[in-house]
Amino acid sequence: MGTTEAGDHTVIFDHAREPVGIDFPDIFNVAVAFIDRHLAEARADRCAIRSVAGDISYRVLAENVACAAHVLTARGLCRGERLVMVVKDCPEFFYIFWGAVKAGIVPVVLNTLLRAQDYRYYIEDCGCAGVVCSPDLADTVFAACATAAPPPRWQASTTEIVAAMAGAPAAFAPAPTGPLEDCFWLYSSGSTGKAKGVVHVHRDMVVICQRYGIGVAGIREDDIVFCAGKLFFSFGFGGGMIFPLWAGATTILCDEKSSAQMAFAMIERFHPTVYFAVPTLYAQQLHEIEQHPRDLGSIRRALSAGEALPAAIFQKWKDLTGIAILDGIGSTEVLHIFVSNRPDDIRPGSSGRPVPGFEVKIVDEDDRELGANEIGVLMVKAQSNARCYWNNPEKTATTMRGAWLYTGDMYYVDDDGYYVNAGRCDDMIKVGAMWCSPIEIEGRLLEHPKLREAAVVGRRDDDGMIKPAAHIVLKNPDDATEATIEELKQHCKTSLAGYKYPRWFHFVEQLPKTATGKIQRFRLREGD
Ligand code: 3UK
Repeated sequence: MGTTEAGDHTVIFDHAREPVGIDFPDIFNVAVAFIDRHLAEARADRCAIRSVAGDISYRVLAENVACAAHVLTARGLCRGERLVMVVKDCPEFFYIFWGAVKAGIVPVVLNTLLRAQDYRYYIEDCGCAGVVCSPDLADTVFAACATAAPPPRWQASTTEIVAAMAGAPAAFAPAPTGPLEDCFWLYSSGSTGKAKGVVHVHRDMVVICQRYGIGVAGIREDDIVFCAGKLFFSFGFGGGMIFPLWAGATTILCDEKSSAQMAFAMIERFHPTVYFAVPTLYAQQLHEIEQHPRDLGSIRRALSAGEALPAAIFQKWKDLTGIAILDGIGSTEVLHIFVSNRPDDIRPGSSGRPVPGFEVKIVDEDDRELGANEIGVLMVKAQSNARCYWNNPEKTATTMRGAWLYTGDMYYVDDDGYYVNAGRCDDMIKVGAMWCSPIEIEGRLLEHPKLREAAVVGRRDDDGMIKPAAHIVLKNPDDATEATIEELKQHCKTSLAGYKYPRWFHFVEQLPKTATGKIQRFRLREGD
């Protein structure tokens, strides 16, 4: 591995990563492949982005990307430096993200649903030089910038960036980056609540688009794609941005919070042919469809990931809409889906088979590969695997083992070769496909004066979807009332991201612990 130090920023070229699979030239800026290529391939007048604000053609997109690259470099950002983006789903997201990539600046895409204290951590952890956010998030994000140490050199709303773009030239020479040079980051949560920067290089988006976007999802130039997952989540980053862009298709954007109502409104208005959503949303939509049939006739393909899609939800959706949802497992580290069902090969309740071009194996604690029906941890070798976790050599070493990535997911392969999810090997919970650390929720609960101890685990709701459940020991048993439960829910909602509050509370006298006093959360889980 070679490292070039250049002033404040470090550009790392990892020559040790195997160059198997898709070949890349030595100089490769992925913005050219995703944005400029469409002009060369006669798609300039086709619609790249559609939203309530109107259509953006591939020509206008390419011009705005160039303008954004000028604005960002004029603000002093250099190749390899990080630019934090806290931007809702809108065309400006594309301009700024791709403008940065074109200039060799590394966008760090953050969840838009967080609080100031969270943003402060991210800003400090990634050591970004600049911060851009949607105008309605500016109070929260700028407050984080003001307290961060060191603070970013500048922060701006997307409105300010777009205003500055008006005077900029509509062409920009791409930075001569390499395929293994840092390109962008996403963050992934950890069980201790400390999120890890997942560093992706220029080639990774191409690999996942070819392997999954084209190879499995079958996205074509004439598709209109709608992804109900947000762009900051790598599921939405794929479905809502890079797959449609790679295919030269149209993506539909909505900056509202995703919900069943929002998804139906978008589908009925814009008639997508390809639809991405997480299982929790499919389940919520089913409740609606059961009451009032909706017109989903434009959809030719429906994709799901982020958490396991229960077979019952697959079946109900198929019965009511005629559409088979393709479930697949993906991760931020691999960038997107690497084991998946296919249009002509579906096993409901399973994650399907490995996506061609990626290798997977299931191993025991000693790293020995297991046979059919034996449960172990899923590992994946993909040309799109992240280069590292930023500034976290220990986590990088335990998760990224040579070319193989340790997912932390328990799986087995059935007799027919389908991969079946069997939970996590840590205590992490996925709620509506978003990570929740039990330790973070327990920490918040313990700040409440009535609590002595707390343990949080995942529990299935009536749709089979996992939500947090809290087991709590009170200081005074007389407080075991509905009013206390309400108080605790509010207490969590005021300082945790909205989806993290426990939906159920169980008053207990003591928690199961190991001899050394560690909570045994697995003993509190219901047999799932
Ligand atoms: C879990 C699943 C069962 C699993 C993601 C598609 O979810 C994504 O990325 P994250 O980094 O989380 C990864 C973890 O989520 N998971 C994801 N999909 C499934 N479990 N069935 C599934 N179908 O624990 C995995 O390790 O947030 C999903 C595309 C891109 C993504 N980043």
